[in-house]
Amino acid sequence: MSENNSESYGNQELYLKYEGLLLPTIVHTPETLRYAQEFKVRDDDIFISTYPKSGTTWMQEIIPLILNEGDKTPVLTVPNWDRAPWLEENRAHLFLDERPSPRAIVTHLPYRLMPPAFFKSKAKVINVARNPRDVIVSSYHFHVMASFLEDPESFNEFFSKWLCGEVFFGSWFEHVKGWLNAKEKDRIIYITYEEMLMDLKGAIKKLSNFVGKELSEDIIADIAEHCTFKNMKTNKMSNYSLVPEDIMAHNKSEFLRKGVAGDWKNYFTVAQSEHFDSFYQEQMKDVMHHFIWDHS
Ligand code: PPS
Repeated sequence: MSENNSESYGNQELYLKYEGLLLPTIVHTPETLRYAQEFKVRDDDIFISTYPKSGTTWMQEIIPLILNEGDKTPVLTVPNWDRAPWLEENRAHLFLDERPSPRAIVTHLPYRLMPPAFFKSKAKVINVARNPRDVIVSSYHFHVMASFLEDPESFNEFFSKWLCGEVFFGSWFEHVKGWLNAKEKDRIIYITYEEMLMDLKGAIKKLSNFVGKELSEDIIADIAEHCTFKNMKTNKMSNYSLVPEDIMAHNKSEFLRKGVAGDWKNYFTVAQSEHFDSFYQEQMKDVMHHFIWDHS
């Protein structure tokens, strides 16, 4: 942990360390992590598994719409953290315990830290990954606006820390490889942020088949239209504008910031780009999975 992690939020330390991961204390405590570990997984639960800044909020919009067969009431009236709650967050029990099935549940946990009950269940997982270069840029801006995360100082400093996994939820490489190596392949769908950008209707169709919902072409098109970046940005139940400014300073950077692929090209220097490529190749050398960004 760097010395800066001793910065505080109010009277609290910014991060706690849990099984090698840095987690922001504003939403995680030993009790909430115990809750996640002891979570009673149901066979019809649907986990949305992401490394931060990879498409979590997007899925919190898409999956409830699919489960509600295109009815927009939940996404227009219920904040995203309530409609697809975050398992390891401190309010999870309030939103999850009494919820009727099927529950859509977000988690940033690496595969190795999933609740033991998950491995014995038939629960499904939607695993979303994003070009890690764009994850770095998105995460950098999130650290600028979120008072509960370490101030990134400079992009270069943040870039180095991110590569070493000295950021919240640890290493992207550990997260992505862990989930790719999961044994439960028959109940996991792997999808990327970039695939959703390229063909949102196609992605929604795939996801609805995966969760067992037969939807008409019209409903799929309507969900896709609602879930464009432009439309989600104006949905106050999804754009985090309900969070007070002292926690998320939207004037420094918006939560729904750009919503594009390839923004990293506006931030990485040539040296950072070369360094990233060799680091990525080394870390991912045993991974057979082809990601869309491998050749972009
Ligand atoms: S978090 O904090 O982990 O929940 O963040 P997460 O939601 O995973 O990622 C935030 C980034 O996703 C972008 N986003 C979208 N992009 C395209 N279309 C839609 N509909 C959409 N919704 C969210 C959001 O803008 C963040 O990316 P950046 O690159 O910062 O814009």
